[in-house]
Amino acid sequence: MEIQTEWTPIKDYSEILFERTGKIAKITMNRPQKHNAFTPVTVSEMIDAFSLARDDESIGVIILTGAGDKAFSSGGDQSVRGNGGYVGPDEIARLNVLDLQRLIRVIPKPVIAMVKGWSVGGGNVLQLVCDLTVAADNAQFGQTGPKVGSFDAGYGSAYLARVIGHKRAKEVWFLDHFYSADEALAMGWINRVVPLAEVETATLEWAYELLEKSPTALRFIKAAMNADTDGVAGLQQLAGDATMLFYTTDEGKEGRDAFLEKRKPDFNQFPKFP
Ligand code: S0N
Repeated sequence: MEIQTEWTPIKDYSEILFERTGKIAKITMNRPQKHNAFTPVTVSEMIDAFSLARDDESIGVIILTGAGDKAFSSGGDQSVRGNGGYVGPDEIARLNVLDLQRLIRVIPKPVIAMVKGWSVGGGNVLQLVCDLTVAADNAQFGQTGPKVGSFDAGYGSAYLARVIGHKRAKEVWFLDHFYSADEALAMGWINRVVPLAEVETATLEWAYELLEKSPTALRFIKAAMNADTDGVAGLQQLAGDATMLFYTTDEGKEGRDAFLEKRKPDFNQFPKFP
C-alpha cells in the first residue's frame, strides 16, 4: 500500500493546523515552543476543526497530534491559568478542554492520537480519549496534576482507571512519574510503538485500514463502548445512532409520511424479526 503523506490545508487557525490527505484529516496543536501546551484559543480552534471534520462526509478518520518531534502536548498552558480556569483574549476563565474531550468521544469516526515526545497533563488526557494511540519510541506519558496544583478527575482519572486499572491509574496520578512508550504500551495505555521516523506512516497505515471498514460498524462499536463507560450520556449516543439508522428504514419513514399525509400509519407491513 502506498502511503500518501502530503497534507493540504483545510482551514487556517492561529494555534493549530488543520489539514487533510484524501479522506484523513489531521489536527495539529501548533505551539512547539511550549511543547504544544494549549490555551483556550487552541482548544476552541480544535473544537471547530473536529466539528468540521465530523460534518464532512468525505472524512473517515481524524488524527490528533502535536507540532514537531518533542511533544504531543504538555497540557494546559500554565502561563494563562487564572482563577477558575484558563484565560483567553475574552478574559473569561474556562476549562473548555473538557468540551473537547467529550467531542472526541462522541465523534462517530475513529480518532487516532499520533504521539511524539511529551504527552503530559491535559495533553495526555487528550491522547487517552482518542480511540487509538500510535506513539513514537521517544514518547513519554504522564500526569502532573498534583505537582502543579491541578487534576482531571473525569476522563483523566476515572476513565484512565478503566483503561489501565485502578492501581496503575492511582500510581500515575499520585506519583506523577513519566512512562516510556514501551511502558505505556505494556499498561494498555496506548496501542502501538514505532520508531520516531515511522510514526506518521504507521499512523496513516492504520487510518487507511480503518477507511476500508464499514463506517457504521465502527460508529456502533465506538458508541457501544462509550455506553458502557459514559452512563446515560454514552447511552444517548448509542441510542441516537440507532435512531439515525431507524430513520433510514421504510418503517421509520412510514411514521413520518403518515403524519404528514394525515393518515393512520400502516406498521403491519413491516417484519417482526425474532
Ligand atoms: C513536559 C515537560 C516535562 C518537559 O520538560 P522539558 O523537556 O525540560 O521542557 P521545558 O523546558 O520544561 O519546556 C519547554 C518550554 O515549554 C514551556 N512549557 C512546557 N509545558 C508548559 C505548560 N504546560 N504551560 C506553559 N508552558 C509550558 C516551558 O516553560 C519552557 O518554556 P521556556 O523555554 O520559555 O522556559 C515540562 O515542560 C513540564 O512538566 N511541563 C508542565 C506540564 C504540566 O504541568 N502541564 C499542565 C497540567 N495540567 C493540565 O494540563 C490542566 C488540564 C486541564 O486543563 C484540566 C482539565 C480537567 C480538569 C481540570 C483541569 C485543570 O488542571 O485545571
